[in-house]
Amino acid sequence: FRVTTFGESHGPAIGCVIDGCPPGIAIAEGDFAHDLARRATGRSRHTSARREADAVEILSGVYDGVTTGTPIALLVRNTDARSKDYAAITRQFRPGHADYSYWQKYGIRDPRGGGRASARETTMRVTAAVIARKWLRERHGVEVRGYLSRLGEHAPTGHDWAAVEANPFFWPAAGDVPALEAYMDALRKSGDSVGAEVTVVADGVPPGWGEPVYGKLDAELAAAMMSINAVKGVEIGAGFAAVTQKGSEHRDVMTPQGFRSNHAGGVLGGISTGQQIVVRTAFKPTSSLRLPVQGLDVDGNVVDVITTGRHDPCVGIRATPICEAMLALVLIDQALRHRAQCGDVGAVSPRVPGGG
Ligand code: EPS
Repeated sequence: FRVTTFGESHGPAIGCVIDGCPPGIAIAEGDFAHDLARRATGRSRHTSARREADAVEILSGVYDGVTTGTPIALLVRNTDARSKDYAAITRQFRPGHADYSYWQKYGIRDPRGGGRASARETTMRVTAAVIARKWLRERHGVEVRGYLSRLGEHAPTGHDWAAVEANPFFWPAAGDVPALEAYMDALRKSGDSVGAEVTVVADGVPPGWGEPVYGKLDAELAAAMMSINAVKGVEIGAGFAAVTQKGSEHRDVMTPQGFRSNHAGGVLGGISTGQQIVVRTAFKPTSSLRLPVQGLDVDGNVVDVITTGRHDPCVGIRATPICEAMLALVLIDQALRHRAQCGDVGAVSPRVPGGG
């Protein structure tokens, strides 16, 4: 299951091609709306004010309402990309932005919004993952969900899945939300941005998905999360906390009723254990700020860079559906690879029941 995306933030459209999708998955254009709305800008004052229709057109690979097994092409037209004078933008480099490294690599500057470096690109990941999530749920009972586990210095004071979809941050503790609103309002007014951490989990993944050395499940997850714009860190299970743990503490005790802990994050030796898969992803603070900063222009002159426009003060706020999407895309790929090599291998004994 391979997804590639195309398009620029201020180009005519963005899209994706999915290769290797199993046939027979029922899919209609309306199926994409829910997850796309969860990711979109313009739905709360805490994200960019750009308001895109995000209507998905199915161009190929679906016939009579089901996937045919041939490449699926999906298109979303950009409907709210404001044309502006790109002259200054194309002559300057924003500190902390990919426009410098893109320039060093290609020697060509595409001024259409953030182009490929824009969070707009993630629309198509979420779109493609709608199909993956459907197959995972129907075929294997796998559910993928996520929440915002850090917003700047704020951490949730509790954990309630029911709260997550009821606030604009995907925050799992309803009582914290007023403080987050105030924090984000002050941040936005100051012109600054902040980082965030998203946690995603998958329940119901059977043991055995993944590979021992090349294509390890955790390596694929790390690569998938790292491929999202603005990501700077990924942890599986205990992650960097494992550095200070003793082996006697880190190991997950096995009982006939289940594992007693999940420091492994559901993966041992690159292969799923049947426990919950747990992935945390760190997003950097966005670099497009109206606060001036010293930068360089294309001629090497020192310039004051000021970035105006409809930018997110914290791109991590919208990243929960994106990380869920990447988790689902890796899981369907691993499930298909497992089936190709091992078939639908039945349970081998002893099996420790899955769970958190
Ligand atoms: C983005 C800047 C803003 C956001 C955009 C991501 O857009 P513009 O290109 O108009 O400056 O609105 O996000 C989306 C449009 C989206 O759909 O996610 C950026 O610089 O990353």
